[in-house]
Formats: sequence, C-alpha cells, structure tokens
Amino acid sequence: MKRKTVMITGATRGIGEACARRFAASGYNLILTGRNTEKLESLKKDMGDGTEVLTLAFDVRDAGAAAAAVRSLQGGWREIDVLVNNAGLALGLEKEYEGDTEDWWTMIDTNIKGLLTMTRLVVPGMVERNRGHVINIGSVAGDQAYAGGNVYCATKAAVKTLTDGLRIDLVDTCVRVTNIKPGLVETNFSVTRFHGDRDRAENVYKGIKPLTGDDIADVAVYAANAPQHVQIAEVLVLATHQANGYTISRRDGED
Ligand code: 8X3
Repeated sequence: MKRKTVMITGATRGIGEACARRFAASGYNLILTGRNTEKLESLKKDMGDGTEVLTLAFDVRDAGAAAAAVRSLQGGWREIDVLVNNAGLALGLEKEYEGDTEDWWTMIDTNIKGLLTMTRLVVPGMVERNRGHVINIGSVAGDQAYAGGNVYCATKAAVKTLTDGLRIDLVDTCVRVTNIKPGLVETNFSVTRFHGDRDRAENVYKGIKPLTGDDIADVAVYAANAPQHVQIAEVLVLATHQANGYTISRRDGED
C-alpha cells in the first residue's frame, strides 16, 4: 500500500519534531516545514531509510512564501493526507495592559494567521481527493485564560473555534479535523515565552512531571490512524498533577 504523507509545520523542535519522528515510525512520508533550514536538514538525515522526507523552509507568517512552498510540491507530494498545524508560540506573561504589542502581533500572526494560511493552502486538495485530516495543535490555554496568558490564551481559543468551524465546513466530506490541546509540555516553549531566560523557564515545570512532545505526538498519530469513520474531534492532554491551565500541584523532588 502507498505510504501516506503528513505535512508538519514548526517541525524543527518540540511537539513538531516529535510528530515527525512518531509519524515516520508509523509509516508516513514527511513534509517538514520550519524556519531553520539546517535543523530541517539534520532532521531529514536523522530519519530512517524507509521514510521519504521533503523539507520546505519558510515562515508560516509569510503567506506568499507559504503559498510558493505548497505550489512547489510535485507529484505524489501534492497529495497530503495529514496536515499538522503545529507552528505556534507564546511570548511573555505580562498583564494585558502592560504587554509588549510586538509579542502580541507575533503570536497572532503565527498561531492564528499562520494556521489559517496553511489550512487555506492545503485543505482544498484534501476536499478534491475527498481524503485528508487536519490536526491543529491548540492548548489548554484556549479553554480558559490564566494569569498573564491573555493574548496567548486568546490565540488558542481562536484555534479551538477555527478547528470547530473547519469541522462544520467539511462535514459533507471524508476530511477529518482534530484539535489537540496540550497542557504543560516541556519543550522550548517556556524558553521562548521568556525570551531565552532558561531559569525562569525551568520554574514553569518545577515540582511537576510535565508532558513531553512525544506524549502529544502519540495522540496525533492515534487520531490520524483511527478508522476512517472515527473523527477524534478534540483531545485535552494534561500532566497528571495539572487540572487545567492554572491549577497545578507541585511536589518537592519531582521535576
Ligand atoms: C501550552 C500550555 O498551559 O503552558 O499551550 O499555556 S500552557
């Protein structure tokens, strides 16, 4: 049987990189996108012989570059079976009336507009083939705001609404739509949020065993490989000692 193809945005690290490895292990060919060409290439080299990998270096915030990248796909690479809209980030934890507006626009441009751009470019082909799956990486942060989360939480609430809207728009097709909403995942997420302050980032996961990118990638692969009549619409994945975006039990000796 022909191998399926997954396109993963923000594939160079964190949940995106974990998805690349897990989907490869599950027999998919990979289209990996991200901003860092070197990281994309080293990830490509890292994949086993059985996996075909195509890398596309662009920033999802650049709609023109995204369109050119998708248009450059040839032959079988055009038939994307699964799109993982993973590229996204949090910046800052300031109060809403004190936040850095540049940080806000970066989050909105990446988490909302980038996801929409990729959806608009890739989903028409899925509809044409009447086959496909869009997996959006949302967040527990989209369920309710937490202190200082304001704009980031709003972008992930938008991901939830856009995912639900897309599922409605595709209800008469075989294309499935999933929103995976992770809680605390230890990736570069908090280092990015705090603009490189690693000590502050480490404190986010102090006293609690956080999720890993692999934990989230496992859910994505599960949703993608579910029987065709099964649509995993939404999954909230939390660390065991986390109840929601702001209720976390921290214990001495855990990390
Ligand atoms: C990541 C989860 O709780 O750190 O979106 O915002 S959280």
